[in-house]
Amino acid sequence: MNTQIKPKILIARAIFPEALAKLEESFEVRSNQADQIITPEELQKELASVVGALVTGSERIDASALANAKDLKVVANISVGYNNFDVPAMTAAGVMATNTPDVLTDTTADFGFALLMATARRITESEHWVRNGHWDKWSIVNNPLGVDLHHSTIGIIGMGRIGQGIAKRALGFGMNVIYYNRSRLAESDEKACGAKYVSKNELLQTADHVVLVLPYTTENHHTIGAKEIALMKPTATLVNIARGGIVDDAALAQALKANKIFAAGLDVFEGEPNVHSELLKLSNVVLAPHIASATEKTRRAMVDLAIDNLRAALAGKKPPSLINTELLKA
Ligand code: 8YV
Repeated sequence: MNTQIKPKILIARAIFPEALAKLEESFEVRSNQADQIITPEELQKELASVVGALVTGSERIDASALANAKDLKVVANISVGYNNFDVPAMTAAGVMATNTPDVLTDTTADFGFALLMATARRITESEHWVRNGHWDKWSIVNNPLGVDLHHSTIGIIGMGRIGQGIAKRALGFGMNVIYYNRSRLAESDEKACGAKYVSKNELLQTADHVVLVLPYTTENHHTIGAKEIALMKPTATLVNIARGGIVDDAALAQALKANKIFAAGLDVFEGEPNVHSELLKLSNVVLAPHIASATEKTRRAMVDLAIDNLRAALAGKKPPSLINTELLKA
């Protein structure tokens, strides 16, 4: 009989059953295959009795969550963005923080482009047209008429791995690529995606399509609000695959209602899973439920990388995508 005590871990949301079964071979697992979002109080309680946790963006890991987590060594996010982590609080508590970069870059860039195309060419609105039996109204002038992508200017705000992936896709459409980022890319990277660095205001004034791919930080809150939208062309589209809170959704809804810009495509929302009620009423917005990384292959790769991070940390090794590397120097 194997009497070895297995270390206890928490898996805060449902994961693929095969991945769960593999983890159960080495760990005592508190799983949540029912996928009920756990409250901050429950999370605090669960973290008090585990050495590691796999979480998603719906779990906030801060000082309060860590208050009783005396044995916790690692929290592995199944996500590249980690604005659900208070990293200084995790570091202070000696808890390793990890994320899932790289494995989702191309899938997310594909989706950014898909959402941009759906927005510019009014694809969801057109589908409703067909489903609602409006085809008899078809005419040269009376269709959902869109705006072009090809040979237009795309303005990308946030030029990390995913932003650069979108830029490379845009080149295939003969688009002129401009970008704004906290810091300018190396010349070789700019060349690889044919992108020109401009100021945020110039980008907003010049771009036919503005795509947001920047991480959420306090400084990036409401990067796009009424003032920024006012700078955009009335024919422009806005796509947000970054994070809720980067755009002031109330201001955007108002601008779309008044046709201040042509249309918007949104995969992320302020206060999601809630969506601003005005946005739900508008036809010139394409809405998606935070699915930019959602292909089966990529979601499996994200879970696998999160598990590699967790296993490495618990084996006393450096996790492949450790965020608070300063913990290793301590
Ligand atoms: C995740 C994401 O699906 O990786 C990210 O930053 O936004 C998505 O891929 C989501 O955050 C779930 O944790």
